[in-house]
Amino acid sequence: MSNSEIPAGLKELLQGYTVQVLRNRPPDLVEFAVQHFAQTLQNRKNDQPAKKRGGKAGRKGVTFATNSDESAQDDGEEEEKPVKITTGKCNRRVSVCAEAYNPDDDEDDDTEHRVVHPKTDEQRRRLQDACKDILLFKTLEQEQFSEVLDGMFEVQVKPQEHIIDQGDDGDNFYVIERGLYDIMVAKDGVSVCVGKYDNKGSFGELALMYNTPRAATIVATQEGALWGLDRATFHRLIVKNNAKKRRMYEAFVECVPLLKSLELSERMKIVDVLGARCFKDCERIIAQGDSADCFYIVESGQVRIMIKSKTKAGQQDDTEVEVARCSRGQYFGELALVTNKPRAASVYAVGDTKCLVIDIQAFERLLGPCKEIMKRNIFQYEDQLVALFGSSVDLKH
Ligand code: 1OR
Ligand code: 1OR
Repeated sequence: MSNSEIPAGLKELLQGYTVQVLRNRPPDLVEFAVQHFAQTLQNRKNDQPAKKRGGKAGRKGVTFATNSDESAQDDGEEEEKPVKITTGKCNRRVSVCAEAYNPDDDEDDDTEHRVVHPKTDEQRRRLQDACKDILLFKTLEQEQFSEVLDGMFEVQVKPQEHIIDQGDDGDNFYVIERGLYDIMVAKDGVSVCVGKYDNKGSFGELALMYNTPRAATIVATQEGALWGLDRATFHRLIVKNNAKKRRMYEAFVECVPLLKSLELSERMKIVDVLGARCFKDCERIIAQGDSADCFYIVESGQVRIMIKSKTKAGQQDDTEVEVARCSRGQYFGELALVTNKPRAASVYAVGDTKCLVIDIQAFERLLGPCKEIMKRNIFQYEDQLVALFGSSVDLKH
């Protein structure tokens, strides 16, 4: 049979069904197929990629056995209507949770299924501000980035609201505009707070990238505002871009000494979440004394590490002394993350410099195995400090 005889969409339909079988392990494959394809048909009728966002129930991912009344869950809350731009191609998406993680297989056309949530100028300005430091968006082309902004919708949250529950299917990715959010992970049946988001950052990418259940619960501890991006749009723009990122950075991260001890799959997960940032000559990348939220690896160019010393009387001296340089493959900005202290030095670009950036949560999650290496290296800083300033300042305490 030649390729042209395979009906369009057949592969995706069967793939979607297979993914669901592997996830749900149903006892009766035929019965499950009937339910699955009935659901697929229903989804196509309801086809509305951005889901209900008013209450928590609406935010839950599509769970196969219970989602047949997904569109009927509308509790009548006011909701902006997304504008959907399609190119007239047939609809190839089978169901929200049927997308296996295989970006190279993804033949989606960039304009297919484009979702636009109309925004006022004021909303767009706030959205742009919230997104300006989101690492996952940092390697997107301008055109893809504007599509992401178009596809985002505003979500108001109340204190104690669960934005995401661990174990659920993934529906949306979220960017924080404001508010405090606890990251809770169940350990031995007890929910433990493992981190926080404080008025910035993003979460909810993992379940969408790897088609896994939500890895943590995210709870708002005060009133706040988020921007959501639905799963289909996230897949089409971010996951697809990740395939390109992997190709771009695979060889480089293999040569980064710090990451050598990791498995290839662990290194690739780092690539998936890292962002790239360019700095001009003399631009400050880190300011001594600031609180820390990310970690850097130099991709090209060089950085200068500068320290404000203390005088003999213990006063802070404002003149900065160069203590080290980092170039391609070397890292900096780990100290504050490992010690939970403010930045111990300022860092400036020397010439045009490009760095890969990893946020604090991804650092915690992915660089755990490298922490021992970093801790060992911190002792070198202390030795240097003593040699330079003749005082034994403990960088860790
Ligand atoms: P998600 O789609 O799995 C929960 O939904 C989100 O919480 C997750 O994507 C991440 O965006 C975010 N481990 C797992 N997920 C985390 C973590 C985390 N932190 C934030 N998220 N750890 C905490 C690191 C500070 C590791 C805990 C053992
Ligand atoms: P950070 O998160 O504190 C500044 O932000 C970064 O500069 C720091 O992590 C290190 O990654 C990097 N002392 C302190 N920080 C240093 C040093 C350093 N070198 C690099 N950084 N010393 C130089 C040791 C060769 C000791 C200074 C006296």
